[in-house]
Order: sequence, then structure tokens, then C-alpha cells
Amino acid sequence: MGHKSLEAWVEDVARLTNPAAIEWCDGSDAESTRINELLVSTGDFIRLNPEKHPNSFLARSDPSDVARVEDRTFICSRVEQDAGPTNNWCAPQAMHETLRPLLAGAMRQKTMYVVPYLLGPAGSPLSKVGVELTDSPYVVANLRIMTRMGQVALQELGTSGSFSRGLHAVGTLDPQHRYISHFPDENLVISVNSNYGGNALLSKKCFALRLASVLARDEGWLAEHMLILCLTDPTGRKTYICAAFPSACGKTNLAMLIPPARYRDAGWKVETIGDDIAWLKFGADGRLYAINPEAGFFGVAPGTSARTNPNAIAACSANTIFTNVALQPDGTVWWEGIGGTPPEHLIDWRGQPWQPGSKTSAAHPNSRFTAPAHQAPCISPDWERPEGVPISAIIFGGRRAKVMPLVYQAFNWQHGTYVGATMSSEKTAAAAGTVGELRRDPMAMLPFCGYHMADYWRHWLEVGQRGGEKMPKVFHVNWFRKDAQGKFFWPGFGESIRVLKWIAERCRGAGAATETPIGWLPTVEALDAADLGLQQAAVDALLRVDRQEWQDEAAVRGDYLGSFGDKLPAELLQENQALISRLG
Ligand code: SAT
Ligand code: MN
Repeated sequence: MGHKSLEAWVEDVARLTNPAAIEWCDGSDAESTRINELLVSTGDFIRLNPEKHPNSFLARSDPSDVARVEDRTFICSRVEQDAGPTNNWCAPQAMHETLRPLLAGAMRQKTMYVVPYLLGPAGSPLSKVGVELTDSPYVVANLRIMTRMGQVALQELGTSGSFSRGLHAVGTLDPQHRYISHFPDENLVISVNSNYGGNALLSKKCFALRLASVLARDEGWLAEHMLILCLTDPTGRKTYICAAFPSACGKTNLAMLIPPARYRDAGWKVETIGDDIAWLKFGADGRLYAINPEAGFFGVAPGTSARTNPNAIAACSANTIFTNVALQPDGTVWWEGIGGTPPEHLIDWRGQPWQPGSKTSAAHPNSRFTAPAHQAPCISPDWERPEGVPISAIIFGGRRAKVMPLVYQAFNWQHGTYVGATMSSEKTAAAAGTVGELRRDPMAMLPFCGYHMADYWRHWLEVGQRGGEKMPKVFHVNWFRKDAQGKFFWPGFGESIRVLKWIAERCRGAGAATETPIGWLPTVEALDAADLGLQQAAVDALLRVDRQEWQDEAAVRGDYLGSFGDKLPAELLQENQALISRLG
């Protein structure tokens, strides 16, 4: 080793948390086997059927610890204004004082793991090193899949490299004293009293988004809550696309889309580079290049099936950790929407017997699989390219039963920034709160932006100025528009290739479009949906821009933007005004 500041920090934390042992993780197979066996021996892991799920495990979290907790997530910037109105703020000093007693002796009789990890491909100028200190072997096992962990990260770090620090203690899991605290000025996250997903795997939302968004602002790049995919057309031309949707709105499914037969036969292909997070930096040619900082998928299990996402099913066929799904008597997993008829007997996510007709779901709605990205058959050969992939389009989207058409294109980057800033979606189970309620979720970053949202929008505008004509084109999609009976108009899944195709055409200056007050919409022909057998009413609804609905929407947006006060870039209010006047 020999990294002085890392060693000093490990010692400091050990002095405070008092672990019985300290283990530096090397990321080897032997270490992974040992950690998994440890988790099996403590009952934290249940080994799944070795024939059907080789080297895979089921974990059940505490029932009070099943999702990210936004009300317990804090941005502890030195200046309160820097956290902005969308984050909980606490003064760094005060938060350190609150956390100290919770951390004191918290690792007594436990092992503290030192987990160095690399976000991004080895050797990439876009990659960054993080180190998580944790007393949770479950976290270690997950980080081994989600990041490039161990030796590879230490190598990148050398003896003096900089790194983000994450300190995680499982503690008592007391929800009242749960803290997911970010200290952007110290490049530090401290998490206590949770052992779930984004609260505990500090590489993910905490570092790759919240801290990284601050680094990105300071260093002139973008850290975004976006999938990255590669669309190949029949001539072999590749279009790289990023897309931002709030958690549990189908990002993973879109990233792994399988085109319907007619498109496949014609030569269309979608390949995955990332399903959740994108880091975008300017390349030497002035274009934006994206890398996926992660190495695994932490996907929502319910609704994932051989029909909706065969690639995800294949990705989690081995070497996978399932959290809070149901268990079948034969040692295989089950969840709602996995397809087929529910088995007669299951053990639900709480460890209780479950039968079809039970009032509660067998799998928790936010149950997850942690699977290595390279196991997805759809993984792009470019996914570990150190220089990243050049992005042509950025898609924003949300879950909206009404108002939003299937797809539209923003007029330019500034308008696109406004489209992203005013995004909204009906709430899902990925965060605590009321499912279905509409909330504004700018760039799908509402829970993940580590600084003042209005400054973040300013940063988007500035990046756009720098990139000029070479910036990606911006689009908005909505797969979730519903008819009066609550049925989706759009078939979704593989059929969404039609929308991607139009987007790729638009990026090349082709693709027929109609100008509307909200942006460019595809013509019916350009959508290439004739063979889908949609009713005329459905086509009309999918491509409708209703003036009254949009006037109402624009009014709500105006209020929303106004709530950001002095820091709001005037350009965004101008865009809202321009929309209102176009709506006439
Ligand atoms: O729990 S995570 O934040 O990792 C997943 C999600 O909410 O998108
Ligand atoms: Mn996400």
C-alpha cells in the first residue's frame, strides 16, 4: 500500500468505530467466495439452487429498510445556500457531532472492510476512485459486483491519488437515527443505520451522483442519472444515446431493449453501456463522451421477465445477489411479474409463508437483483472503452398518464435544459412516499443532485455554451400515457425502438417532424408504427399536444421554476414564457 492519507483515515475511523478486525479487500474470486460463505453462515445470505442460479444468493433486508430514504439524506455543504431547496441541509460541524455518538464503537466485535473501488473503466481519464469503509459484508459482496473493486482501484490510486471517502456503519437500523450524509467539501459520505441499496452502497447514488455532481460542476463535466445505449441501424451506423428517468420508470428495460422481429431482421440492434448512471465529459473533438461508472446492475426485480427484459433475466442467471425477492421451495427466486402462474407455496421477502391470493406481495416492490454487467447478452463491446462513447441524443422521460406525448424533440440545448428541468413523474416504490403522486424530478436528479438545483441548471447551460453545435440533441419521451380505462396506449418494451429510430434520424438531420408549441413531434409515418395495429384514437393520443392541458402544465412549471428564487437562470423562465406564447 503506502497511501498515507488513506491509511490515516482508516486508522481514524477504526479508532472511532472500534472494529475487532480490519480487512483490506482485494477483489479476488477467493475473497468473494469467502465473503459469500460468511454471509451464508450468518444467515444473511441464502444460497440459491446451484444448478439454476450458480453462485447466487438471496438476502432479506430489515422490513423497515427497503428503499432510499430522501428525508434522511443530507447535503452538508459549508454554506446552506449551496445545498439548495431540494436537499436537506445540515451544517457539516453539526452533522459530524450528530454522527459521532452513532459511530462510536459501532463496529465493536465486527470486521471493518476497507473497500477500494474504481468508478469507470480502468485506465480511463473519466474514472475516479472511491473507498468505502463498511462493517457490512453484504455491502462488500454488492460492491464487488457493482464496481471494479480491490486491487484494480488501489493500482489506479497509487500512493498519492485522490479518492472519495465513504463510511458506512450498519448500526441498529433505527429509522429515526438513519443518516445518509454527504460532505461535498470533504469529498465524504457517512451512512449509518441502513444496509439497503443506495443508502449503503455508497459508490452508487452517494458518490457517482451526489458527490460526483459537485466534482462535475467544478471540473466542467456532467454526472447524470442516465442509462447509456448504443442503437445500430441496418447500415451499421451507431448512435449513442443517454436517457434520464426517475428510479423504477423502466431505464433498465430501455437500456436492454430487444427490437421486435421486423426490426431485428432488418438489422436493428440495441446494446447496453449502462443502465443507471452516466458521466459525460468533452472529448478532444469537442463532443460529449459518456462512460458508465458502474460495473453491475442494481435492477428492480418485479416486472422483470423473459418477456419484458430477457437480457436482465440472463444477466442475473448466475453470480447474482437478490434482495427482498420471494423464495421457491426448489431454491429459485420469484417475484410479481416474473411471468407464468404464481407457485402454490413461497417464502415471501419477509421470510414468511406466502400463497397465491395473499394480501401482501411475495417480493417487495423495490426488491432488486445485483448482477455483473458483463453477463448481459446485450452488453455493448464499447462498454469499457476508456475514452467513453460519443453521445448524440439525450432523452428525458417520466411516468405521466396524461399531457405528455410519446416523444418530442426540444428546439435546442437551452430548450432541452428547460425540458429536463421541468420533468415530472408519478412516484414509484423506489423511494419512500406515496406511489402515484406527481412530482417534479428535474433531469431525474431531484434526490441525487449534490448542490443547488438552480446552479446545476446553470451548469447545464454553461456546458451547452461550451459544446455549441456539437451538443447532443434533447428529447422527451413518455411510455406511460393511459386511456380513460387506465390502459397504456403504447405497447412499450421492444416497440419503443420506433421512437429510438426517429431520434437517431433526427440526430442526423433526417426524420420527418411536425413543429408544435412544445417542440418537434414525429409525423405518424415517421413513427413507423403502422404494423402495431394501434387504434386511431391511440395514435392521436400518443401524438397529441392539447393546448389547454399544456397551458395548465406551463402554469405549474412557472410556479415550480419560480420557487428556486434568485439563483434560477433567467433562460429557463424565458423558455417557459416562450412556451406559453407559442401555446397562444
Ligand atoms: O437504492 S438505489 O438508489 O441504489 C436504486 C434506486 O433507487 O434507483
Ligand atoms: Mn437510479
